[in-house]
Amino acid sequence: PDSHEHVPPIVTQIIDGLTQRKKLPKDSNQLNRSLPLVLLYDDKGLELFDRITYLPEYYLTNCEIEVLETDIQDIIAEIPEDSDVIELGCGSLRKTQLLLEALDQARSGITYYAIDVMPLPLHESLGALAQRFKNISFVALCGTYDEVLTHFKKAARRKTVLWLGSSIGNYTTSDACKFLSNIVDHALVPNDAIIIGMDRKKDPNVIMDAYHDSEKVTDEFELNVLSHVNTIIADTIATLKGSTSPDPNIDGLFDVSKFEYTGEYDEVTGGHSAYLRALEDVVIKWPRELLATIRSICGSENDLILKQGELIFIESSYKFGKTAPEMLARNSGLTHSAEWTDSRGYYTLNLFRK
Ligand code: AVJ
Repeated sequence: PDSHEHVPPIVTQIIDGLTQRKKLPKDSNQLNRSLPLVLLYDDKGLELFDRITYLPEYYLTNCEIEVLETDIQDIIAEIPEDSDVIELGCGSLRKTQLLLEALDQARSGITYYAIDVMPLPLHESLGALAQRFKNISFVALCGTYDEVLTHFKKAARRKTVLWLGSSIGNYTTSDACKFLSNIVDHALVPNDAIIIGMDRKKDPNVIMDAYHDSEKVTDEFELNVLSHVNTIIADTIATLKGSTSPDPNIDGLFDVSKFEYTGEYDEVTGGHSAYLRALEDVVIKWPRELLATIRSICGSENDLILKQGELIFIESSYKFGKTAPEMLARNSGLTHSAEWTDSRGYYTLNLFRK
C-alpha cells in the first residue's frame, strides 16, 4: 500500500530539507541542507524563546517594550473604536499586554484576535488577559498565518494587524513583500493598518551577542529543532503502524549531542543566519516505515550522510536599514505613515496603511 500518503506535510518538508541542498540563506552563494523554521516552536521551543526575550543580550524585546511604553498613546490613537486588532504570532503575549492595557482604558468595542501555530500557550495566556481587560473581547485562532487570515476576508470592521518582535526578519525582503501583499489584498480595506516591529542594522557585535548569549539559551533553542524532528518522526511511525502511542524503542533521526549551534552576521544584507553544525561524520539510516516516502521525494533511499562540519540551515534574522520601511510599503501596496523608535535607535515600530 502507498503508506506515504498518510505522512503529514511537515514530515515531507523535513525529508525534503535534509536531502536537498538549496541556496540558503537565499541571498548567499552557499548551498545548504535545511529544516523548516516552524520546528523551532514546539512547547519546549516556546519556553526557550520566552527565556531568550529576558536575556540582557537579546535587546530586541527590551527595545520593543521601551517603544510601547514611551509611545503608547500615539500608537493607540491610530486604532479606532469598534475595530479588530489582529496579532500574528502572539507567543507569550508579554508585550501585547502594554497595548491592551491602554486600549482597555481608552476604547470600547475592541476585539483582539491572537493568531499562533501553537494552541496550548495561546489559550492559557489569553484566558488570563480576558479576565483582566473587561472592555476587550478575545479570540484565539490557531494555525499558520495563511490558514487563519482567510478567516478575515469579508469581515466588515476596521482592522489593525500587529506583527511584532521583528518576526518579519525571518523573511527575505521579497518574501516579506509577498506575505504583506497577500494580507493587503485579501484581508484589508483602504485605510486599515499594519504595525510591524523591525530590528535595525547596528554594530555587528551587538547583533552577534544577541544571537550568541553567554548562557547559551539560544544554542539550546536552535538545537531543540532536532529533538522536535525526533518526536515528529517517532509519532509518524507510530501512526503508520496503527499504534496510538509512540514506540519508546524508536529514537528518531538525530543524536542531538553530535551537533552544535553556530551563526554568522552579514553586514551587507543585515542577515544573521543560524545553523546546526555536525561535530563529526553523521550517518542517518531512514526508518523502514518511511522508505516509500523518502524514495518518492528524492528518488533513492540511501542513508543520509552529513560530513563533519556540514551545516543545516535553520533561520535568518534580518536587520533593516533606515529606508527599508518605505521600500517595503512601496512593494506591498501600503504607505508608511509613522515610525516609533527606542532611545538608542536600535529598534522600530512602523505604522503602515493600505
Ligand atoms: C522570533 C524571529 C524574532 O529572529 O530574533 C531569537 C527568533 N532566534 N533568537 C529573532 C530568535 C534566535 C527571533 N524572532
